[in-house]
Amino acid sequence: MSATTPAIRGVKARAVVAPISRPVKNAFGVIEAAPLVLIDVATDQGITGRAYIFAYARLTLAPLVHLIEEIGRDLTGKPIAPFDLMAQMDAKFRLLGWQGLVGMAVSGLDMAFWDALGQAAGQPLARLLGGSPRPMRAYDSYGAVDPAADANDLRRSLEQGFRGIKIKGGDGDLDNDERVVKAVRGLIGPDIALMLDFNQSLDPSEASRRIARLAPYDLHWIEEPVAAENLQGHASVRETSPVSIQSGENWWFPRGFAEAIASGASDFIMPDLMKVGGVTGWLRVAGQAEAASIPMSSHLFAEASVHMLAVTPTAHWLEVLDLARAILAEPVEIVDGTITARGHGLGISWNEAAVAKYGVA
Ligand code: SMN
Ligand code: MG
Repeated sequence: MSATTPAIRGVKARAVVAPISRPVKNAFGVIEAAPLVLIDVATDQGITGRAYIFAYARLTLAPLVHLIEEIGRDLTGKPIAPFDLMAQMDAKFRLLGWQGLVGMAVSGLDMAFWDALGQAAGQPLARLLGGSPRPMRAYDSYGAVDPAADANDLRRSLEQGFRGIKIKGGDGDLDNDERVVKAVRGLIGPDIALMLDFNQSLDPSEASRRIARLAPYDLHWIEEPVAAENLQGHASVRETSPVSIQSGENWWFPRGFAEAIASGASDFIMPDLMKVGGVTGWLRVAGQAEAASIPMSSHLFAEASVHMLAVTPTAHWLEVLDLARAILAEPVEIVDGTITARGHGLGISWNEAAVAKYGVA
């Protein structure tokens, strides 16, 4: 452990398209593989801070690699003090705004900076931030399921000890949603939390109609029933919903959450580390969630999010949707339906052979 703060020596970003164990079908299409950008922040102390982000599409890989390396070039030589660096990036992009690729690049860099600090301290990030790694309750996150074809997978999730299952809706009509929800509830039994994610596909009145019909299947939450930016629409759906509303994976940086919470948009929130402003942004949202007594879950990025939930006063559920397993040297380990923060920093290291295999120019 070093007494001085490491400084940035250089930033490298690499694009991969990683295979995933099952396709994620949603209301707008199918994710067949994971386009990821891997970030390496070299420091003057020999350690390398690492994080990855999810580009959603192959098209956005190259622009993200470029943004991350260019922002990194600007920050080279600076000490890794993430709050200070965030303030500098905020000033740099104030007139452009956070939403979109710039916010994703900045969030990814922030995660890698914190990873470097954890490594420099020889501690898991959860501990560096003042918490302690502990088993975090996780749910297994599916796309739209075919109850017959996916029955074995669902049984395997239960065998792994998962106490929650999330599936997608809105990829068809309400009859289809009801058929699937009913079958999955029958398969998993009454004691497992069942979440349903509409991925912003409905308008408020249709969302309310569907929720009323689906409520008897004891859903744990309804996620993103309407467009993420439609905070009033969220609030109006929530007002009459017998099921708790969950949202947040598409709200940007702490300000986005402040606006959503002030609008009464959701019962639960689930920031995405890559859109909330990384570790720094997450910490500021966790404070808001505590002050407003709102249960807070994670979106994707289980390896990093498990550290963050350990320091989140209203920690709720960790999402497991394993996009990076193929390229990680030590993928997340599920023990009795839980994951525990581990390693130094975020505990992320690359399987370089796989990175070479799945790398794209
Ligand atoms: C989701 C978003 C992006 C990729 C996969 C899945 C989804 C979720 O909305 O909540 O997991
Ligand atoms: Mg979702």
